Amino acid sequence: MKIEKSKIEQHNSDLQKEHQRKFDFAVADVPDADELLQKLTDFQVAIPSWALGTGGTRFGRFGGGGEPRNLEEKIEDIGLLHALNKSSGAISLHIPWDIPENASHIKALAAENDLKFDAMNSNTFQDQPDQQYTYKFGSMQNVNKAIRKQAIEHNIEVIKYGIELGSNALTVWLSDGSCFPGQLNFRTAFQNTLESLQEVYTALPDDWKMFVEYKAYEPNFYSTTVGDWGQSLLYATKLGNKAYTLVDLGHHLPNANIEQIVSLLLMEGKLGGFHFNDSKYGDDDLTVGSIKPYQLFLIFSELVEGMDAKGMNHATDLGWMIDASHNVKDPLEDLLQSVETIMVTYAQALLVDRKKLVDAQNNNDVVTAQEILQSTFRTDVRALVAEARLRSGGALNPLSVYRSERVRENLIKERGSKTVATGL
Ligand code: PSV
Ligand code: MN
Repeated sequence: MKIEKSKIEQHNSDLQKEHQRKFDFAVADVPDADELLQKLTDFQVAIPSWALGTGGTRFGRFGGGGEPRNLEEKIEDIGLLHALNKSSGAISLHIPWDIPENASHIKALAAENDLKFDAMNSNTFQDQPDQQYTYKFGSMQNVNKAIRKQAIEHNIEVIKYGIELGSNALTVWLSDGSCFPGQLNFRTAFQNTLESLQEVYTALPDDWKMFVEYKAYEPNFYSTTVGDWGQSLLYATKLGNKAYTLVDLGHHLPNANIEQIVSLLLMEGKLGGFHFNDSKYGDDDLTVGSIKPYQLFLIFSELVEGMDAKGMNHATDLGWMIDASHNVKDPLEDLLQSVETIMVTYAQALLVDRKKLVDAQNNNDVVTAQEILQSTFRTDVRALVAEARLRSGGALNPLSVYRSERVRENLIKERGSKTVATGL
C-alpha cells in the first residue's frame, strides 16, 4: 500500500495553522534554527526487516494481520513509514530471514521507496532446515572446528548479499555462551570466537565496517561470549580498524550507565552502531523512550557531544537502527512512535548548551549542570521535529495520517489476516 502525496499535503494544510503557532514558539529559543533543522532532516534511522510483524514471547504470539509476506512487502512497509516521517530511509536485513533472491529487483524496489541498505545481520543463533551442523552449543565459540567453519561461511555469504545490495556493514550478534558453570572454558570460547571473527573480517571489503554486538544474557543464562562492551571492545580492537562495538540499549544488566559506555567508546573511536529500544527488566524490546526517556536523552546527549568532539557526521558516521519487537501494538504504529521519540530526543540533545555545561563542570557547579540537562530535556521540541518533516515532504503528524488512511485495515485486505512475517 502507498499513501498518496496529496493525502499528506491535505493533512498538512489542515494542521498548518496550529503547527505554525507551536513552531514559532519553539524556534524562538533556538540559536541556529536552520542548522538544527538540517541535522534533523539528515538523520535517518534504519528499520530492521524483522520488526514489521508482530513479535511474541516464548508463551505465544498474537498476530495483528496484514503482516508482510516477503521482502518486497517489507520494503513497501518501510517505504510507507518513510513517506510519512521522512526519517526511516534505510532497511537492515537479517539473513537468512530475508534473502534477496533477485538483488537488482530488490535494489530497484528499495530505491523506488527512497531506502538505502543499512547493516546486514547474520544469524548463527538458530538452526536452519538445510544446515549441516547445529548451533545448540554455540557457533563461533564451538569446540568443533567444522561448526565454527559453518558459522564463518554463513557470515561471508551475508557479506556477499550485502555487497550486491550496496550495504557497507555487517552486524554480528552471537548468542554463544553457556547455561551452566563448567560448560565451557571462557578463554577457549573467546579464542575460538576471535579466530572465527578474524576469518570473517578478512573477507570484509575495505570500505565496510564490522559491528560486534554484545548482550549480557539470553538465550544463554550463565555466560555470554560477547557479554558486555568490554568484551566487544576487546574483539573489535584485536580485529582491526574496520571493527567496532555495537550498543543495543536492551543488552545491559539493570541500571548500567549506558551514557558513560557510549562516551568512552566514542572517545576510543570504537563505537560503530546503535540499536534503539526500551526496557524495564531485560531485553524487552519495547518502544523507544516508552520506559526511560530521560536515560535516552542522556545517552543522546553523550552521543552528540562525543561525535562533535571527534568531528563526526551525526547522520552517517554511526549506524542507527531500531531493534524492537511489538507484541501488543500494530508494528508500524510502534515504529512511527519509536522514530518520533528518537528524533525528539536527538533534537533535545542538539539543544544542550554545551558551553554553559562545561563551565558548570569546571566550577564543580553540580546544580547548574543538572539544571542545564533537565531543562533541555523538559523543552518541548516536537514542533521543530515536525517542521523538519514538513520541509522534507513528510506528514506533520505521521501517526494520525496512518490512522485516517486506515493503513492496517487496507494491509489486511491486501495480504490477509493470518500472514506471518518471515523470521517471526
Ligand atoms: C539480539 O537480541 C538482537 O538484538 C540482535 O541484534 C539480533 O540480530 C536481533 O536482536 C534480532 O533477533
Ligand atoms: Mn540488537
